[in-house]
Amino acid sequence: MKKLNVLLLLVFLSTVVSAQTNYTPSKENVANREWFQDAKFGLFIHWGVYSVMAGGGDHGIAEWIMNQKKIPIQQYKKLPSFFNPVQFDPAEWVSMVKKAGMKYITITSKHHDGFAMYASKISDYNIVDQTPYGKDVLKQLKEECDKQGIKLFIYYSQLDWHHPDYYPRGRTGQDFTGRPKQGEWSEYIDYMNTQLTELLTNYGEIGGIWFDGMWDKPNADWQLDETYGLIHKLQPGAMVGSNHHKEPIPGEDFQMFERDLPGENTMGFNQTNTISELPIEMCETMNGSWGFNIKDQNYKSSKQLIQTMVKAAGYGANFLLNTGPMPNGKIQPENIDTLMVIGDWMEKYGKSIYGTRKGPIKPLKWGATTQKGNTIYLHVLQLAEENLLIPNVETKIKAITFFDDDSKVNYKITDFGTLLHIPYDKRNDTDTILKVEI
Ligand code: FHN
Repeated sequence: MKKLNVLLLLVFLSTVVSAQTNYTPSKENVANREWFQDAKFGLFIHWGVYSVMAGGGDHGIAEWIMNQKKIPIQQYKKLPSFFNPVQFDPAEWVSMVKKAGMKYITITSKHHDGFAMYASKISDYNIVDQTPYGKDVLKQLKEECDKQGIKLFIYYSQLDWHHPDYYPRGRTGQDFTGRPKQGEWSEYIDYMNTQLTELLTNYGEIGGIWFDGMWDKPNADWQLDETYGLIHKLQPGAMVGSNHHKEPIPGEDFQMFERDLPGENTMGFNQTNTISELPIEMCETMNGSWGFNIKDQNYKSSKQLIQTMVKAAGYGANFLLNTGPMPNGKIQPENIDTLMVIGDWMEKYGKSIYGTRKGPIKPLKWGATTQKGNTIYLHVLQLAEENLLIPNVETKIKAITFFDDDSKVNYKITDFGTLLHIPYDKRNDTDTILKVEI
């Protein structure tokens, strides 16, 4: 879409979008929320020109390298000229996603560095205009997702270390960037809304927008009514979520938790104990980095990731597992290996995850419960003995069987809870699943 057309559309929409305080999701949005909660498992992709620097030799730095190493824009803007992912094969990526048992992808369209990984017309600071590769990766990925039946969600960073009008500056991206000490905040909001309009009008149906970065300027006037209203107007089905680490704001359709189970805060991001009634999602890294970091070998095992996914499902949350593709366009082989193991597990045990909602017993040290219809799936993740006492469920239990072989589980209902006998030889090292029919 041409810049003028986008601006005209924005002017028109600003007159019709309404405040989000009384936001009622559209029929399509409600349906998408259901789909989302059924889907349970997605791939997060952090890909940008920063991948060229591969983390710069430091642990945990990747997409943050510009800020952490204080690289001025004048220097950072050389990076796009080295970004040439000629081996990027969207069909390969999406097939991998399907084999992993994932149902959707959330990809960075613009991260904090401000560089658009799609053909933006409002700024030439984008992959098509600035890299030797010269192609729109988002478009290619979306076309392949449509072919293979995978939904695409778009990550968009509200925080911007490149745009001059992101002013006053926030906690990050300050003087080292070399931007003048002035700017028009409202110009930046318009710029952001224009980019969002591009993303929501040039790529067909989008699953949702995944915002990040408001935490950089928590007290700024983000004019969310306008932005959220715009999104809901352009694509009523698209879900809006924001990683502001707080309770959802009116106009948002899902709540997210970063590298922590819902309501927990081991990472220092989450600022609320409230778990919303909205759909929820937890995102997690495979090592300690979001973008590609060549040095970070601190990989989580597939067992650990499956167990986290199961616990997330026990809270009713989706699991969005991240990979940081390499600058050549390939996914890190270690990540593919892990995803294939998870995919095999999902093929066998997915019934206890997909389409479920949180179970009647909240996740505890020993594991978690999920539920679909009259079946409660009891996921025993950790158990030192043969007996497990769980809280009684309110409904009458008809039978309890092992998921693996349908054999009966011996149990006894007591005043203190339901006592289950889980012999050692019936254990599964990752997750011993019991089916409780009610
Ligand atoms: O700063 C970002 C980070 O790079 C990454 O994108 C994660 C993903 O949840 N979110 C931010 C930190 O909250």
